[in-house]
Amino acid sequence: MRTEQPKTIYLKDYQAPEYWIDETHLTFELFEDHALVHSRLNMRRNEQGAGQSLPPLVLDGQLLELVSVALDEQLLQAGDYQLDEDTLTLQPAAAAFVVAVTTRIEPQHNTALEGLYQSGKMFCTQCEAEGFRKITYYLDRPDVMSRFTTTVIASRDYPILLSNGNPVANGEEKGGRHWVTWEDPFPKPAYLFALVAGDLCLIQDSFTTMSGREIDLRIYVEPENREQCGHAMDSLKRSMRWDEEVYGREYDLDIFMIVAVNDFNMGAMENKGLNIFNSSCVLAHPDTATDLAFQRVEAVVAHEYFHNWSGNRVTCRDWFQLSLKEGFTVFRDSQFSADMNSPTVSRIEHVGFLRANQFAEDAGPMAHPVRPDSFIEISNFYTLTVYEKGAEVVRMLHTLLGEQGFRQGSDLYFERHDGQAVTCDDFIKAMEDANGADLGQFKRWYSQAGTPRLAVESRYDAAKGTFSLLFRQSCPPTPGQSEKLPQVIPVRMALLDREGKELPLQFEGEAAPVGTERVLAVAGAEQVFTFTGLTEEPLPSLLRGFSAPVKMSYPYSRDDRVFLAKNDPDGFNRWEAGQALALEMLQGMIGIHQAGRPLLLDQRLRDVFYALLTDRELDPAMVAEMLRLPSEAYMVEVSEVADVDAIHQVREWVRGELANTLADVMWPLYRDLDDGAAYSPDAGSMARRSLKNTLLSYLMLTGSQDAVDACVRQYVEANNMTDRQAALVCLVNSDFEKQKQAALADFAERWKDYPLVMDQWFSVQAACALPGGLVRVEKLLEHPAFSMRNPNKIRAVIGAFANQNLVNFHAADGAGYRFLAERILQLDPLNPQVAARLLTPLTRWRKYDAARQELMKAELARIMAASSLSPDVYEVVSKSLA
Ligand code: 0A1
Ligand code: ZN
Repeated sequence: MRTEQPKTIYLKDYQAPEYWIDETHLTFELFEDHALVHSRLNMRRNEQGAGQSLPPLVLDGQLLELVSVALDEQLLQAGDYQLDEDTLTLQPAAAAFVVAVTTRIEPQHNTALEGLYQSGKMFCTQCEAEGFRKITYYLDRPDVMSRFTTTVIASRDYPILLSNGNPVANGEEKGGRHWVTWEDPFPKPAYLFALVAGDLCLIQDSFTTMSGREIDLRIYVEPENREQCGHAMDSLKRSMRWDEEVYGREYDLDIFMIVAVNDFNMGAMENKGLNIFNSSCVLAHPDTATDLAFQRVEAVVAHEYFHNWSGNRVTCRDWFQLSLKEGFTVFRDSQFSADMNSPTVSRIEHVGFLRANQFAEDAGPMAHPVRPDSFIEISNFYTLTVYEKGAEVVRMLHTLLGEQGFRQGSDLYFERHDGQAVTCDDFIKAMEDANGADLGQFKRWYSQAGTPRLAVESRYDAAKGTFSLLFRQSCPPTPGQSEKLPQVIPVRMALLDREGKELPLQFEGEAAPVGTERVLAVAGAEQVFTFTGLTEEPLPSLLRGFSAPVKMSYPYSRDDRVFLAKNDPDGFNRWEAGQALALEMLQGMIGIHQAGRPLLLDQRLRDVFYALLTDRELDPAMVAEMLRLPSEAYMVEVSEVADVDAIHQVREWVRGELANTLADVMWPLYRDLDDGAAYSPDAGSMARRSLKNTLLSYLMLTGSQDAVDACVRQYVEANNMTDRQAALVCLVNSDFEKQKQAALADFAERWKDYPLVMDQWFSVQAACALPGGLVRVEKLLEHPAFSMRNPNKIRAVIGAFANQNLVNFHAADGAGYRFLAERILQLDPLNPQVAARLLTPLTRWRKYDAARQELMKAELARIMAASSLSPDVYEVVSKSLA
């Protein structure tokens, strides 16, 4: 916390470090009220670009009590070094030297959960991005890579003492204390350092790598969670095999550990050999976790494991390159999830999330390129743009270069840069060199912010049998970038005949057709592609699989969309057509609703739904996706001025109409799917649960006694959390007060000792759109299971309210805004990272009507006026008001 204005850091100012740290030797003495950290750093001057005299050594350090500092074994006195809030400066006398520092810290009082902190009774660390400097003085930057040896000394109350690498020695000390020494043979930046001490139980397994090495796999959790680790372990083994098969990447240490902690700012962290996880991303048991949670555990375990190559073996030169590891790793984990589950459904879920959330970020005041040019606080740049859009950029490379070309590129990248800290340009260069490709223009995806628009038109010339597609691209201005240049946009496409069959594709000038699906690389501001040999006018199926993160428009008629929703051979585009049809209708109806006229549902949407509900050949997971209307968040994103009340009311009215008119076909399908079968975690069973629960939520909208009876029965009889939680959501959002209260009370009583399940109980209520949301949420904050110290609880209550409960959060009197601002001000001194993230909904003020804009800005201004804001919150608020 500081009073002067935080500084902006620019990519253009990057300079290589003056010194390297070849070896880092750490000893931690953990006590009940503090910890002592002794470090010995073997340092050496960076000869590159070095002048005559030795520059001062400036070590990063924050919130540290300096106990002692020595240079080449000489203890320094106060005048021999300079100390300020962020640095310790020494003057070395030789090009190679040893610095020894002892610091005293208080993990017990570390509520920011950055550096070394206590979660419950255990000690753990979070060092990315700049947490290591809260442990000891260091060159805390990712291009300084060092070999670490770590000794942890603690009382026997902490039987498990862990750090990166392999355990090499251990012993006893007087007074019931013991120690373990760990050695990590791979040089790494400080952000990958980790330490854990606690009374944990171990779940163990093993994995044999492709070269026949046996890896010891360990998951450490608090004893009561022992039964909830099987899925994470299976996911880990699948990830290890997959990375060998798909990327040729083998694990490198003899031991791989995962530790679950309850208090964690993010999802998980890829520390070398010792991944630390938010317990919500490890623990999963059918009784306590939904199918969605199972999938999240699988994806996060894979993501962190994949970082071992894309992040750890090859790391980032500086934090502006964050997407080098994050975009690539998210792409890798999404490929993995697609391979483990239904690829189409998995892509639909990903795209839905991207469009509702990343597009909004790209259109707001915090918009930034995938590789940002500047930041105040790097923690604020672990964003959807860096992660999700970054992954889309890598996906486009994959699409343009093809599976094999992409693999050649990634092989070259890993081989060329193993053990190095590199840039996004290095990644692109490896892709270019391996493929003889020129990706010069493609690189604009890294430097230009904003979501490109792609307007497409077509022309059919019956006489010549040609069909032309005309593409026009543009990109709206974003903060600091008023003009944009064209970017390469890969458009995967096909042309369909009247039966929906794909036609052979032949470009003008080609001797014969080549295939029925192609990728058009749209590179210019305007570009035309002409196909020949077409005896009838085709219907184009464009941007299949969402082959580029753009907003595409094509003048489809409603009938075209109905046709595509029923007939496009590409599953993703079938879904897309259904969504576009629903969106167009909903938008039209919002206008009618605002004009106070009665609503009428276009029967064509009902027809598409009817076809989906009566075709038993279709994949139930796919049907469930197609029956879901575009989310309220996405409808806000595509609105000029979002009227949240109208969006909610019209969307619910349409859902109700669909339910009332299709209940006769929904019931038999629901009953079929609700077959009382024993629980199974396989993809087919998950798909059936997904469809069943989607149907239940529609049927509940009919308000019939049959529906509420079925819902209560499902709640009571469910043999898994997916079904039970889905029934609870339906009851909580219904007017059946008695049943709702009974289910909520039962749920709380049953799961009071399971914090992650109580998070669900909190968020189901916090997200409930019925009137009176704020009062309910304020009551939840009083519940004994709620805590402002636990990020998961904050997300479950305050986050769910502000992000998912749009009607209540945006109440016209501004009470929702005020509530959020107050919570942020309360949280900022405790945990600035989480406080800054909570701000997101307020940053979107430009989307709303004038009155709401004023109310939202007033709350931002109130936060801005508070004294001692963290740099985290300061950056988001000041940019939002700029
Ligand atoms: N690198 C981790 C996520 C992570 C990022 C920042 C953190 O603290 C500021 C913590 C974790 C990942 O991508 O999984
Ligand atoms: Zn990551």
